[in-house]
Parts: sequence; structure tokens; C-alpha cells
Amino acid sequence: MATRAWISYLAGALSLVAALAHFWAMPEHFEEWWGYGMFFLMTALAQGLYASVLLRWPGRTLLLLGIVGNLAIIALYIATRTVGVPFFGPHAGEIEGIGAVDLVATGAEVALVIALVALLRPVRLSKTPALVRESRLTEAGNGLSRRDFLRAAGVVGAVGVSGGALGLRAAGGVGALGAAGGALGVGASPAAGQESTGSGMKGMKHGGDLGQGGVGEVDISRFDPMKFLRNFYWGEERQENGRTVREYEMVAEEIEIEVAPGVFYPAWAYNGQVPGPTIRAREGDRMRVVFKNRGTHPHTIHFHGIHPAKMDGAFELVGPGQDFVYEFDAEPFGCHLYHCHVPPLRKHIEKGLYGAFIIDPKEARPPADEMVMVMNGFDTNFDAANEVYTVNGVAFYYQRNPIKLKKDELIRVYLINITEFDLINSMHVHANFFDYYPTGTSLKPAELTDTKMLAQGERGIMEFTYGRTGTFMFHAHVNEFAELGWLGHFQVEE
Ligand SMILES: [Cu+2]
Repeated sequence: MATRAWISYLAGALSLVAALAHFWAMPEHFEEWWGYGMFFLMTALAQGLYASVLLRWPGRTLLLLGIVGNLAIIALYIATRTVGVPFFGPHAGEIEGIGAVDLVATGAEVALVIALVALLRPVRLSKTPALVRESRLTEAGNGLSRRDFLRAAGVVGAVGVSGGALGLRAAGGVGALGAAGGALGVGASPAAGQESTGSGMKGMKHGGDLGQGGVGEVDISRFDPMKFLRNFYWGEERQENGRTVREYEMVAEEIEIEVAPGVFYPAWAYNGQVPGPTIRAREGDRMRVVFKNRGTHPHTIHFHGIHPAKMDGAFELVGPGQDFVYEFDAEPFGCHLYHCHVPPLRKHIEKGLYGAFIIDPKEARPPADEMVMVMNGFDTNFDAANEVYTVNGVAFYYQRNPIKLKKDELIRVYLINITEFDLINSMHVHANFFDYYPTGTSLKPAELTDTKMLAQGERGIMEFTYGRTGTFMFHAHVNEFAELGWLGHFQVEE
């Protein structure tokens, strides 16, 4: 990111300015006492060294170190000019005068701290080593339980998105350093603070006691859950020998995704999104799926459906940089799914390689406002358990941004459970009942209910209508999942 690089160079330059100022003032301090001289020498060396290290390895630990270190120097400077030189040397207790050189050094240090805080704000959707390290940090944070994780994100997120990320670090074991940085991040990023306070209040209004994780907002510039909801990938349609052929392109890659405000996850994704695009076809269409593996591990696409053995995506592993074309007929009609089928399977699925696969019956279903809900979880601290649960990839997204429905309009939800680690997930809608079509393979509903429990890989179609306007909740009736992100709102309007 160009802005980040620019801020990094500025920070390096500021650290050098401060170093030179301390170097400049060093001889006169050696004349006073060797201890003062050594302090100036060490400070100058540290600031000079910091400039070059920062440009090479701009990790978050280094940023926090710079912030805390420079704040300490600034504090010491203020002390020597107000209450006197602390404790040491022949001039202990004396108040020093203010000069041009020390003002330059302090000014540079203040600006440096501001630049470092700006650099601490999370980078979105990039593969910077710093962020991967951040994710691993939470893994190392043995004091942090899966439940505490999102709660910490939510609570700290209430005072600022960047503060949230820093607060998590503090909880993850960085200790005093992280805590100091956390406090700073809150103060020094007013824009993020305001933004999250605004939507935080919105979250509170809708969420009540469940609102603790529902504050702040994620970056939706690359993946927008609201667009994903009603977005169907029909492929490129053409006629070949009198039949409809649909060609799809699917690319596996490694990306950083934001699964809750300030909570980033190193994902493996189809077409740069988790869940992958909702692939759709009509019963009997010929499907041609061009799969390109641009990740660093072998992957496949295993479609649920009926097809030849060689098109199953279970045995022919597609290596990094390789391509593979899956070709089969779309059958049977229903609400299906696709996912990577490379062992260890739960790893390849949990990392994000999955999506919805819908086959329409030849005679289409009745017109409806159609949407896809993929229930999933994210193991953000790599302990083989989920810390965050969502529909469509972002915790509490549809709580903060309710799904708008029209009163009396038929709603059709393609519901899929691809949650790993937990054996079941569920869907409950408030103040309503829905017709349920298991796996969507029949045009007759099997059940009228308001809560449906789904095992791993299970899916179905829900149809319902709201006869009243207002805000209605929907969420996992596995209440732990709801509290950790799997909760949303319908906003029914005239
Ligand atoms: Cu895979």
C-alpha cells in the first residue's frame, strides 16, 4: 500500500532526525557527567538503528517498541524541563532550560509516535508478514479463550477499531507494551473511534446484550456480505450442440480476510472471497468449471452432485500453479455445496475453500426474493475450535446492516452448513415459520418450522413471508454461536 510505504519512510526519517539531535547534544552532556553522555549516545544509536530496522522489518512488535520507547524519551524530556533531572548524576533534581536542538528532537519524536500509531492500523486483505505474525500471536496467547476473543474485539472495538486490534495483542500476551499501545491507538485515531462509536450505538440499539461483538465495521471494499447475499454466479452461458453450457472460472488463492471488526484471518479462498461465489445452473446444463490453483498448497473443487469419478475433486489434486477443468451435467436440482477435498480436509475447508452450489429445477421455482446463507466458523487462534461464527463470512454483519425484505413478498433462503469442528449448526427465524425443503431436491416442503438444525455439509431451502413490517432477528439457535457472531436482522418494509 503506497500510503503505508510513505508513512514508513517518514517514520524512518523522523527517527534519524531525533538520533542526529541526540548525537549533536552528546558531547556537552559527556562534559557534565559520563552517565548523561552515555545516555545520549545510546539514545542516538537506538533511534538511528530503529530507522533502518523499521524499513526492513516493519512488524507490529517493532512499531509498539518504537511508540513506547519514544514516549519514554518524550516523558523524560518533559520531566527534565519541569520537575528536574530524575535521580542520577551530579545534576539530579535540576531543571534544564529549553533549547532549539532538544525541541527539534522532541518534535521529531512526537511526529514519529503519530506515524507509528498510523502504521499499527491493520492492513486489509494483504499478505504482509506482520499480519500473519499478528494472527499467530493470538495463537500464542494461551490466556485467551475462544469466547473471550470476540468479546475482547467487541469491547475494545467500541473505543476504536485500531484500538481493538491493539487490545487483542495486549490480551495475547504482549503485556505492558500492548496495553500502552492500545491506550495510545484509541487516543491517536479519532476517525476510527468515531466511526466505531457510531455503528457501535447502532449495534447496541438492535443487539441489546448480544451487541458486545457487534460494534465497529469491517472493510467491505473487497467482499461485501450484502452483495454476496443475492449474488449468483451463472457462469458464461453458450450453446454447444443444442445444449446450454456454462463456463465458470474459479481461482484458489491465499488472502487475509476480516471476519469481525478488527479480527483478521489468513484464509484460503475461491475467487478472493469466503464463502466462495454461489455457483448456479439449471438442471441438465453442462457445467465447465476452470479451476486455477494460485495458492501454495494443492487444492481441488469437490462438487456435491452427480458426476463421473474423475470429476469428483477427491483424487486428482491440483498443485500450486496448476489448472484443472471439471466438466459434468448439473444434477440433481437442489441446494448443494462445493469445497476443497484435499487432506487434511477439515483444514482445507475451515480455511475458507467452500461455497454454495445451486441447481434450479427445469421448471423454475416460484418467483421470490432469493438469498444465500452459508453458515461457517473461523478458528482464529488455530486451536481446532471456532472463535467466530457467521453467516456469509462476517460476524454480526446483518445485525449491523439488516437485510431489507418487502412485506408479503416470498423469501427464499438457500441455507448451507459448512461449519467445521462443531457437529451441528442451526437457523432460527423470529416471529415467523418457514417451509423447509431438505437439500432442496423436492418441490414440496417437508416441514413447517421456525428452527432447523443442520449437520456438517447439510443444507436446504427455506421459504417464508413476513406479513408485518419491523425488525426481526434470525440466528443460530446454538446460542453460543449466536453470541460469537451468527446473528442477523431482517428489516421488513412496506
Ligand atoms: Cu484445499
